[in-house]
Amino acid sequence: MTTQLRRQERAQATETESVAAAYLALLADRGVEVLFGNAGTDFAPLIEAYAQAVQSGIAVPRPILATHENLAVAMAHGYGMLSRKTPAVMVHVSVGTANMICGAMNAARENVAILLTAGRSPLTESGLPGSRDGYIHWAQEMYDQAGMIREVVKWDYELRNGEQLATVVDRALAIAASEPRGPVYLALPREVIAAPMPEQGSIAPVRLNPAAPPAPDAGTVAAAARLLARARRPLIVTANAGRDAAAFASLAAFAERFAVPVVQHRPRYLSLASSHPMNLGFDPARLVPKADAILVLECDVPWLPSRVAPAPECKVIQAGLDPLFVRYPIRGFAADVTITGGAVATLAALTVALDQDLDAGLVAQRRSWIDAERAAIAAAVTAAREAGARKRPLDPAWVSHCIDRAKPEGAIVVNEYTLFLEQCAFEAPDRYFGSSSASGLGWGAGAALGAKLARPEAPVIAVQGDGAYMFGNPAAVHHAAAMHDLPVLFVVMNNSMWGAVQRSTLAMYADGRAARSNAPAFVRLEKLPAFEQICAAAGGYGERVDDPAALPAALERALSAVKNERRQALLNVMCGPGGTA
Ligand SMILES: Cc1ncc(C[n+]2csc(CCOP(=O)(O)OP(=O)(O)O)c2C)c(N)n1
Ligand SMILES: [Mg+2]
Repeated sequence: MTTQLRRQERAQATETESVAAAYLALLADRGVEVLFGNAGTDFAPLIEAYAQAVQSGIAVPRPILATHENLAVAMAHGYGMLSRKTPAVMVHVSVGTANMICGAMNAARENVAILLTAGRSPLTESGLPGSRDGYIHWAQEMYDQAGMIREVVKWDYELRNGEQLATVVDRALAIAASEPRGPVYLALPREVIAAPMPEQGSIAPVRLNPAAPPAPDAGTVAAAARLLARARRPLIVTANAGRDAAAFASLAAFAERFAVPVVQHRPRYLSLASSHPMNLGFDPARLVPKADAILVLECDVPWLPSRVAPAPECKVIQAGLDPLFVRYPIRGFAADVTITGGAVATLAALTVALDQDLDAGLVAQRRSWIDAERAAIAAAVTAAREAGARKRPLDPAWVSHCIDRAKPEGAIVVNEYTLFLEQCAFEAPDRYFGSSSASGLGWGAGAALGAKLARPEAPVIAVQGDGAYMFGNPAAVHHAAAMHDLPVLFVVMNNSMWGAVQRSTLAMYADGRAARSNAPAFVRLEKLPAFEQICAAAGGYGERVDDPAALPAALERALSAVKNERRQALLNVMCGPGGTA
């Protein structure tokens, strides 16, 4: 084929609507508002389609560039967890997919719906618009590109032609958004998206919608209600009931009405207000052994069996959209009664059942027990804060308290180590988010940027350990914050180590040699850069804090830079040990 002919072909491919252009228009039509991207040679048809859309005024998802795939997925995660909409991410072929997987694992375990996509190396070596024209196109090709991410996502596919575009995209979005939600993966080969769209014209309305979640089974609910009705020491352990923000009010009403205390174990979403009289904090270990009936509500790990166990006569009810966590290879928590259903529907059904069988005397007794537990927890929290208030390096309990006091009205706090939740007051849903149970570090900063994108009016604070901050590709994070005008406050609790690694070594080898060593391997992070300067280098406000008494004023200055100057800010807070990981 002559060069002239090829040029003609290319010109034709851009004049008519390409599959890439139809794809972007379809995404927008289906409610995908944002496309987070980390580009490569596979993006050429999309970039061309975006340029066309600017000229023609066709609605397309907002393109948000991220200079690392981990950041792109973390931003999509943060955006999705706030908006409950499905964003899209596009990365570069096999190598981009490889970088995306850690973030995808975080989103999958937290049931955040994301349309993950990647280009695929051009299939043909010449002859078609989009055929191979770079030497990488041979080596980047894989036998099964989706194979590396298949275990993580709910569904994967490769777009093979334009005729199937709407079916493929609608199926991807419907599966991602059906409970339990999660990421899906679609490969988009370059020739396929460069080809002209077979049927040009208007977009057909969607006919392939997400499936509604199952309703809790009446008989199973009745069995659970019988166990809870006669319990003297019932307990709810949850991590994620608040993933449905409406469950926040449902749980508050249920817990109060029947005097059932709630422990939030490693919450990723907020399920109960801090001030709620049934809120018994975040540590199941003190309460699980005392309970005689436990409702495990949207919680993968309700306690650590190597540390505590419920009494033998204690009955356990598991409830959730996927109460057995079928994608976890092993999970052996008792499930005497297992309810499949959303938290709101389950609590509503349990309320009806329990109302029929209520022992007012028993409920009153429960209340006095709970009041006593709550007072004991509050005293311990106050003592920890007071003991830490003057410590140098700073105590994470004190830092947590100061962040809590400083956080503006309506603030959203994203925590990837080491905010102590018990030192904070969160009174409404979606005000706090914790890192995924998959714990792929490098999530918090990007998630905070995504949260800010979803809620531009809300002040957003990301709290991270020094390790978590470094995992998050700081240069990429601060660049994205500046480029996309997402002013967020980053507070780094910097203990110059991977404290979690040290704690786990000490837990396993309390009297071991590493415990006595001044320099155990793979723990200390010496010669860390001045994080505040990294933020400043991207145009942000940065400050290092060494003095506990200076922290409140530093937080005020940083928050003022965020609010009044619309600049991102970072406080590098020199901390001592702490943490519970
Ligand atoms: C991608 C990834 N790599 C490694 C780990 C293992 N890991 C868990 S916690 C942790 C250290 C976190 O350090 P930091 O954020 O400073 O918090 P600290 O433990 O010091 O409180 C590491 C390395 C992980 N969870 N994810
Ligand atoms: Mg650390």
